[in-house]
Amino acid sequence: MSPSDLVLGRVSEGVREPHPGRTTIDREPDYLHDEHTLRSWLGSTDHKRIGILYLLSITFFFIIGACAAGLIRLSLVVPNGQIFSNDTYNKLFTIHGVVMVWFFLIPSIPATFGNFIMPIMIGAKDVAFPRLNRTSWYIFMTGAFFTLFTVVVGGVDTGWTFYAPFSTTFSNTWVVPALIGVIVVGFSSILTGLNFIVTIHTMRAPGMTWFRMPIFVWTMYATSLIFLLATPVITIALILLVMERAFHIGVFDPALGGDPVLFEHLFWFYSHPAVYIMVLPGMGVISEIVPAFAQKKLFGYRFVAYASIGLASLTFFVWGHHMFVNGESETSAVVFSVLSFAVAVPSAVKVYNWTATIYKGSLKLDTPMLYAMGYIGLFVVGGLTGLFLATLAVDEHVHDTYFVVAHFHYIMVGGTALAFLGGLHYWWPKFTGRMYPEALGRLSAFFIFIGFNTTFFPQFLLGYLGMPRRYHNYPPEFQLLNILSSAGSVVLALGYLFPMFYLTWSLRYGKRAPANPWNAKGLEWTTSSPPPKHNFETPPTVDFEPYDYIAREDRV
Ligand code: HEM
Ligand SMILES: [Cu+2]
Repeated sequence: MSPSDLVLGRVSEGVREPHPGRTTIDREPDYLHDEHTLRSWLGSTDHKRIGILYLLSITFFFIIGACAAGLIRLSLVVPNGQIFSNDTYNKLFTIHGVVMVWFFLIPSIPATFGNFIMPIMIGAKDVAFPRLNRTSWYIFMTGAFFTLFTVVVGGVDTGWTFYAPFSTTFSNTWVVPALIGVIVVGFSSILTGLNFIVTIHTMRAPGMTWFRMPIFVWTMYATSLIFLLATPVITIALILLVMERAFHIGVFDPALGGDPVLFEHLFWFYSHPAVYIMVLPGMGVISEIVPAFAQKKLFGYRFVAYASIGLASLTFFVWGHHMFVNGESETSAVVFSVLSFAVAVPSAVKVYNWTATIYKGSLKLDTPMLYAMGYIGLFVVGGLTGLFLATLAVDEHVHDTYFVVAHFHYIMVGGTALAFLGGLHYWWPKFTGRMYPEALGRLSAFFIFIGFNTTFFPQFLLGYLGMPRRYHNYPPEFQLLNILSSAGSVVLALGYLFPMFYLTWSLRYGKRAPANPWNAKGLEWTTSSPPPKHNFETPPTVDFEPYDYIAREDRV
């Protein structure tokens, strides 16, 4: 058998042998070993290399954001706010939010796995516009470093939401340069979304019909629609904010005829959909991992695909739930409340279908699957507490308290970050050609789950009891729960640190990865690990259904 037979391994023919390694000489070099210079990386238009560049960048931003989080939790160990001044505390939570949301969570899965895996999943040799893809990374880095510089060196105290009128009139910090960086980063999102949409429309391999696309590709498509349709709104809102602050044009300042609530409308018209930029890709990752580790077809494939598009559409109609208590009519509050409840339907469709896929599957509880199961649990808590908040009377009580903080961390950390780590372990062999150490993987998944819940569950209680967010002075009776939360964050931090070390270690010492270590389905597992420069030795054709694991319908 020639190496290319092994590499090609058409799924339909059931060829599952691992690739024998990188010793054969008659193969194209893989994307990692093609050229080694820094220039060859920074000038590369290969979607895989660009995915890796994003992976390194967002890891860097994550570390900065996590350090700020650690300092926030340190400050909250004592009730009297003695560890940092008010000013420093405000700047710390701004660094944390700005960096985590804009430079980690939003680009995380789409820019890394979306770039690396999506084209391979549809059998393409690259994205539709490879040079534009490289440009997107440069735009991202330029804007992100600009803002990072201003928030770390200069300091900004507005929080990640930059609410007017504080950001326009009252703050004495580096608001304008911070905003400029965020505006620049938005263009990177728009271009990535455009690139992905065109790629999915035009670059699919022969036979890869829409309903043969893996769910991850569907979620990349839905996410790209949000990137394209929602990002321009935040761009304009932030430009107006800059103009208001610099030139007092009177869009948001009532004294000049403006309206500060207008900013909240514009902000959330983007930022609520943006939370689905964070959550949909995570759902995509989970929809790949669960069938692979249950060795079972994804239950209700079409429903899960439609639910992705459904979520991406509905998410544009619920932004008003962020303004229940500050400046909207009762009628619109009721309408936004009802619409927010509707979001639960497609979300539940996904959860039920993952559960049904797991049910009676032959489960393998490897690291990616542990993350996936953790994800499902945390996402359910996050989603259900979203329904609490969408209930007008409850939100009246817990708005701007730690309950909200707990809610969005369950969704965004529990959802996005766990899916990200699950996906990172799942595709690590494909990215690098090396296996990670399984025992350490499981251990860190365990640390993260325990650490996460210890950190954030007490915050639901704190919020319910009335502790407001964004303050670091609090009544002493809240101290115990705060100490618990801070202690949890130490465990959580350890859980994040382990993978940084053992994954780096595995680059050199990890076992060599076969083409398909998980016995998983999908085109990405039919090419060698790491993939050759143009993804496949011979362009694939698709004559199989998605997730064609051995039929177990009889068992469901
Ligand atoms: C699925 C992904 C979700 C994500 C990523 C997410 C994220 C967030 C974030 C970041 C905030 C706080 C924003 C801030 O003030 O800084 C928030 C607040 C809120 N979320 Fe969610 N959420 C999700 C799901 C839901 C769902 C399903 C609902 C309702 C059905 C919901 C309802 C709310 C409400 C009402 C608030 C505002 C609470 C308040 O400030 O009083 N969320 N969410
Ligand atoms: Cu929202």
